[in-house]
Amino acid sequence: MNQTLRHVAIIMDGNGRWAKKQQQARTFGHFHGVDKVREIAIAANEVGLEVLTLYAFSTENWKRPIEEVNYLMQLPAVFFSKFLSELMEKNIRIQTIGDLAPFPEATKTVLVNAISSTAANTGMTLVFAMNYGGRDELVRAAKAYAEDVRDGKRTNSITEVEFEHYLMTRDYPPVDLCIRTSGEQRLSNFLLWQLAYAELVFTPLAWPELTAKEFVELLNEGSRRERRFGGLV
Ligand code: V0D
Repeated sequence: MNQTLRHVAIIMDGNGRWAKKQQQARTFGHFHGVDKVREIAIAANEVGLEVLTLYAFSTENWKRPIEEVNYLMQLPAVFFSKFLSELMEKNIRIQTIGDLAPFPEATKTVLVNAISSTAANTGMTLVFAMNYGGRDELVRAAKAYAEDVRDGKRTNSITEVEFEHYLMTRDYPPVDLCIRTSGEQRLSNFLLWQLAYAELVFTPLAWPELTAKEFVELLNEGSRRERRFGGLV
């Protein structure tokens, strides 16, 4: 069905705005967003994606009000207490990209446990970008490369393919498609290197409003564009 798509990335935007529209607190939107992560991940697994990468928390999100940040820190635990058994049944593997160091110990423990519980699963890999920023990733890659040169592990020449070994996505296939919900048409520091050749598809729906059916339609739009591009070049 979606034979061309291996790796899809999503910017899950619009939770706060969706909540405000119904006179609710922003955290109400985040709470509903968690259930949507499950629905979309299950659909992605069913259509045979190898990797789904979700932008859960950016390096900029620390600037939000402290109450909102504290609320967000609990969502991985909420997610896994509700859905870990289902992820196991569906053979889905959990991973993260980004620097987990600044997260509260309790949040880190939840993440580490979920990653290790699902490590042997061989179905789709569900990657949460956590305290992730594209520029941060590139600066870390440049530093790691500089250290390898200093330590005599590499010469002072590097190709694009070699540089990709220093990125947090080194273990995943190239990103084919990036979807952003809620109408904004920007990358917002997500996967800057990886999205260089990716298809970009936008929907006006807020993240909590997206359905599995509409998600599959967005995948079809992305793979149709990718095929057409592939045929012309
Ligand atoms: C809020 C919409 C699941 C985006 C989805 C800490 C904003 C709901 C997770 C999650 C968030 C993260 C890691 C993990 C398992 C689940 C999550 C955050 C925000 C930021 F291993 N939803 N979710 N994490 N939202």
